Amino acid sequence: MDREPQRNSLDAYWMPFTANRQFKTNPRLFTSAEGMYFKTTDGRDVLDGVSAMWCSNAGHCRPRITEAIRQQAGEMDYSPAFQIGHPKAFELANRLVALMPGGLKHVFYTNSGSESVETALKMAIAYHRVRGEGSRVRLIGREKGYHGVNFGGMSVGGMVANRKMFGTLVAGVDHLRHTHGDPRNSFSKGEPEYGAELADDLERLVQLHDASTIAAVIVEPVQGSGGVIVPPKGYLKRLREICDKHGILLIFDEVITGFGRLGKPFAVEYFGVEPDLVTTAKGITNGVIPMGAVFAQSKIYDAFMTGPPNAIEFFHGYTYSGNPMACAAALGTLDTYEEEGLLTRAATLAPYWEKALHSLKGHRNVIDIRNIGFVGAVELATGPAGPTQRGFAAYLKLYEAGVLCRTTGDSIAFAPPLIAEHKHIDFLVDTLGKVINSID
Ligand code: PXG
Repeated sequence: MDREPQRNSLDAYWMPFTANRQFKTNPRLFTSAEGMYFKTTDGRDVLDGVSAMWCSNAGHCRPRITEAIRQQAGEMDYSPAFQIGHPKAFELANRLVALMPGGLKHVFYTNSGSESVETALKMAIAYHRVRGEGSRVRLIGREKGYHGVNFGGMSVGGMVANRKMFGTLVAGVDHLRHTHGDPRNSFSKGEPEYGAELADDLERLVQLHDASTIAAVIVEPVQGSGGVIVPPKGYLKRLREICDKHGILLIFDEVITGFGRLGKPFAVEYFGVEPDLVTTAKGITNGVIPMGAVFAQSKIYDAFMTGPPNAIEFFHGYTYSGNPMACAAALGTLDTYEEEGLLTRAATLAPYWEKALHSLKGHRNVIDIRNIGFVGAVELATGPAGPTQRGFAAYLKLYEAGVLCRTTGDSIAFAPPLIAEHKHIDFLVDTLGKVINSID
């Protein structure tokens, strides 16, 4: 019996969120990366049009980050996360809260966006309980929302394919309608004009369930995986007002919008709406080492800091919460962002990006173009082969033509590294235009 799998067999690795059989008949492999580009096994350069997976905001193989990791690996590889600390975890927390406006002055470390979401949902429910409002246990998400793939995030999420296979999910969850699809908003530049009143869905859910049963509402300020769905003007403010009126916590999932994507460090500042909890990951380490962080308002942190001082206040955490390697990577990342002004650079790039992307209006099958900050999507009409097929065809052709994108349904999404220059935008949009016009 052959016990040794072939070293180069593709079979053993069950790839995540991938068409495994399609991939394994025609694999796409990257072997190195620098700045705005990946290199493939056959030596081609591929322009990173989506910060890999919305995370490499400073581009690839940045020396500050690489060096920070190298040093940390030799100095202290790991240290316990519970009942012991290390200086970089505290230094990083202080650096992070300095980037966040208002009262979001505490951070809890996780290892991914999914874990940040679980953490925030648990914090919300436990917060109400420690204040004596233990009946507030319901969670509200939104259609088309993506909050990772663990049970809580999947349950508040609103992407059908991510939910339907996995049973009854977490109980006591309801959803707001999504804000996409009003034809009056097609080809909006930035925030669409119509739809702020969709936030009133929350009032209806309060009428249905009673406010005393609802712990929190979680939304992405801009829905990323859902296909770059930008909130209508005034929508997020209205959601905040309704939450305040009924004592419901508001959670912003900034896993994608955090760390400069919109031209401010966080969407909190961009939209001028202050939530109670903010979930982050991805750009916190430039994607280099897995890490996430949940930002909490002081009122939430303080509510837990009661009882005997020897007692653990929050029974939650991960072996790798505040992992030294991740903290070092994050500090190197923040240095890079700060030295190069990357957390606000999207604001400078946004007008050029908007104009370039919207120049594709009128191309074959293009039914919508959306953008905000340095993120955008082009939506194609669903083709005769069914939903996602045109989108996937565009993905493969773009890859062959040297541009990496992400697709959701038939929307093609972009969020290039924040170090991009106009020439990169030109190449991306030019290539995209040709690819779109070549798809039936
Ligand atoms: N929240 C949001 C808003 C996200 O976008 C997560 C949570 C989960 O993060 P982790 O680190 O557990 O994957 C995400 C992740 C895509 C795409 O192209 C989006 C994500 C991940 C991979 C691909 O749409 N978002």
